[in-house]
Amino acid sequence: MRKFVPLLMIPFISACAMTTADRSTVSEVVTADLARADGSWAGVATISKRSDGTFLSLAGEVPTQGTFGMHIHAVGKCEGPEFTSAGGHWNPAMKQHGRDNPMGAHKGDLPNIVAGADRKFTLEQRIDDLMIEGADGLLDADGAALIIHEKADDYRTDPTGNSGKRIICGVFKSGNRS
Ligand SMILES: [Cu+2]
Repeated sequence: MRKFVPLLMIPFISACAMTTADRSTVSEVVTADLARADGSWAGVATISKRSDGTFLSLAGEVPTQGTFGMHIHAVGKCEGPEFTSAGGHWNPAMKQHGRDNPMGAHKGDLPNIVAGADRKFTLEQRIDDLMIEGADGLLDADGAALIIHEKADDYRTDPTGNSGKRIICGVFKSGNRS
């Protein structure tokens, strides 16, 4: 009986072991619980520094079917209903917005998320050269937040990508989600 380890337990056991014993696989994890302005659940974002790169993984639910802009914003504060407390896009290198902008992009620029009729979304995105600690890191003195907007990001218009209002917000915190 004991030789059967439930499959779901394996990544969990590995992640725990690696943070203390073997830093070559998962060295650091940051998570954000995402919520809408009314406080209702909207998903989870996780950033993992691994030996094969840094990855953002996301899963959640948006209010309607569609395409939605998403960024890391500069301040780890989510005060509804407008979420302006999260500041502008995270931009330690002082660039302009958008991967299609010759003067871009912001460090916090991310791909749009797409949700079908069930309103659910998932995303796995490699985001290399992202520092977590330090003055130019994600978790600097004022932290950082993940924001999802009401419209698609056009990947070009400075400074917002013309993605409209902020509808979902989550503060990044060090460590695995409890
Ligand atoms: Cu944004």
